[in-house]
Amino acid sequence: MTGQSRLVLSRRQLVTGLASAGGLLVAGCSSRELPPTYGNVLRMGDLVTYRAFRTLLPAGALVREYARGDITSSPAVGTSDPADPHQGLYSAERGPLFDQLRTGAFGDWRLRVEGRVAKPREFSLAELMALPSRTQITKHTCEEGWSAIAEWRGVPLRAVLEAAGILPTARFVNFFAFDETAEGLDMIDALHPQTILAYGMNGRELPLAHGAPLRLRVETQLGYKSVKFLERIVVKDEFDDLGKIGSLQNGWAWYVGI
Ligand SMILES: Nc1nc2c(c(=O)[nH]1)N[C@H]1C(S)=C(S)[C@@H](COP(=O)(O)O)O[C@H]1N2
Ligand SMILES: [Mo]
Repeated sequence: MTGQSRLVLSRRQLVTGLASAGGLLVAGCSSRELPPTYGNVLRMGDLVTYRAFRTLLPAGALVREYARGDITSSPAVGTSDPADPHQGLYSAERGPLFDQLRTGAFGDWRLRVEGRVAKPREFSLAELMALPSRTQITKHTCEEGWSAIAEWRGVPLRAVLEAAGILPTARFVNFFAFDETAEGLDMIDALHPQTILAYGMNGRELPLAHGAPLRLRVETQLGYKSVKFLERIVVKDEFDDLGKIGSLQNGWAWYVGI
């Protein structure tokens, strides 16, 4: 038995224990269905939330879309310029690189897609724009308690992942930005029809403060999963908490379904 499957088994025992203690019914999970392990019993509440969403909602259920007249103003929250060393999540390594790329109007910017894909590759903005696009007017809900409605235009993440060839064992997709931000999704949210890589907002080019040249939009989860200033996407077989720059080690839940 590998270390990993041992971990899965003990986690399953924990879930079963927690479920019966709380009078909850958590149906028997196959190991493929199991949600990510946090290695921390205090996070078991997240696991129950994850399980409930995954049990109750059909995988492709769409979130509400709005009309143009519903669009509100959108504050820019968190990093608004990855090249600004005074911002909290500034990366000394990638900030200067972002500055250079922006000076060149992102002509040299590339999105790297790697990990558990058949053809690891890079995409220019023009290549992403040549793929099928989706436009959606959706509500962004931030964990800090505000929300905003905006129109987003971009390429479905699914199309990009399929262009790189998702290997059959892949279960998670991780996103890295030009600041000290990283987030991950499971395949259900990654392949969701409204999960897009957006290059346009409210009928214009994506503004810098909202994540230019490309940001993730995950309409099925809270705002912090929608990573701005994308640099790299890594497909994985296993859950990865993304260490110091991931949400978990910073005290936030990994799964924040809405
Ligand atoms: N790279 C990066 N992505 C990020 C953030 C950030 O600081 N850096 N903040 C997150 C949070 S908490 C929210 S609410 C949204 C805000 O998006 P907006 O600035 O377009 O409104 O971006 C998310 N994505
Ligand atoms: Mo947020």
